Amino acid sequence: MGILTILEFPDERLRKIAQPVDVVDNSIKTLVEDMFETMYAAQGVGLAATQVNVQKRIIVIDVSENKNEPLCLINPKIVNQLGSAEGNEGCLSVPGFFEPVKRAEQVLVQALDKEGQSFELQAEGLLGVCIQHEIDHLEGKLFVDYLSSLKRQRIKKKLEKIHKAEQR
Ligand code: GNR
Ligand code: NI
Repeated sequence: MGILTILEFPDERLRKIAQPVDVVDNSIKTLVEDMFETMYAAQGVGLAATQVNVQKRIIVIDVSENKNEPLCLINPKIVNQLGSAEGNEGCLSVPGFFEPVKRAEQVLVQALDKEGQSFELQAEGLLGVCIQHEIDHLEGKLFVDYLSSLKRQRIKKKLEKIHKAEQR
């Protein structure tokens, strides 16, 4: 498969709710590899399966400087969260826009790794933000949903204009 197409807002497929993975088999491992390839090619720090039109609860993340710390979370669940902090967010599905969003400051997340093994991870900073942003994708939620409807509408119109121009 290789590099996958990333859906862009306001594509309705970004609103679908992802289903849990029941067995981490070879087809899931191939999908995870393709998601990493897609994320690195797009220079993102995270990617949710929903963004590549796959309705499974899988996210990949790499917030490291040298892009050598891949992190895969399957069926992720936030089991605890602490504090709140606002930071600028962007999204590969909302290209070109960055806006402040309030999130939990720290999260404790439980998930399966790409071998199907359960693990827990405590995260803060960009990693913490990224985990929350990606889990939102699995619920059909985008960072623009936290903005005022005026801001969201403006972003929607601008992206629709760009998508129309690209079609021609
Ligand atoms: O690449 C990304 N950068 C980013 C920056 C701040 C907060 C969240 C993110 S996630 C984003 C990649 C993406 O869209 N993942 O779904
Ligand atoms: Ni995103």
